[in-house]
Amino acid sequence: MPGDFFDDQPHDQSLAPGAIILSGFARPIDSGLLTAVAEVAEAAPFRNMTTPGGWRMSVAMTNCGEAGWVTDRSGYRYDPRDPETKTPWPAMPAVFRDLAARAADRAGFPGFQPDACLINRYAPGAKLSLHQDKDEADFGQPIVSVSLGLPATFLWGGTTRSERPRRIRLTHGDIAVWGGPARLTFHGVDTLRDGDHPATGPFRYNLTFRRAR
Ligand code: MD3
Ligand code: FE
Repeated sequence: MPGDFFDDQPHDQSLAPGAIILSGFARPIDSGLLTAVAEVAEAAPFRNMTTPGGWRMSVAMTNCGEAGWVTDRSGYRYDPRDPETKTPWPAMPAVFRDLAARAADRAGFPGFQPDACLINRYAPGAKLSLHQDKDEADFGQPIVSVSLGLPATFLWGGTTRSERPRRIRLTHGDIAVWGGPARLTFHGVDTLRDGDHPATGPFRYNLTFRRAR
């Protein structure tokens, strides 16, 4: 049936060896996830960090878990404390931990136990330039990313910055998992377009689960 190719049911989409998108995987628990985001942000507010080169990031960030990813003039690192409040990051909510482990398992990475969750908040106009995630101790560990709210165009590059990236639409509830041979792929997010999402209003949130240490 031709219609079968045009449905909106959840499905798994392989991007490359080690990289997979689980469409809609987080949707059944979206409101629980967004409540947990709000709780984390109450203790550790979203902020626009500064890159080592002195640029203010357009994406607002916070963290939960034993370690949080931070950047300032001195560089990028994982820090057990929030530099703004000088207190430990909020604990990782069980609903986060369980979802990340289930998604990693489904993608072929059983036993994933993240110790860090970076929460990115995009308003229209925000973007994330092409980069590799390489501040973690063990590249044998995968990364799990959960998209919530407004849709975004994800940029999937190659193993060098100069490779022209593929453009992939990520929508509310989609989860991407990448590890193994895809772990150090260059990637980014194109400028977010205006919109109003029923669950998140004018924002896109992305939760990135990592094993930092
Ligand atoms: C990489 N976040 O925080 S993760 C980051 O949507 C970051 O906020 C982005 O990159 C965000 O470091 C993107 C999404 C993602 C999805 C699939 C991938 C990254 C990927 C597949 C391969 C490599
Ligand atoms: Fe990244």
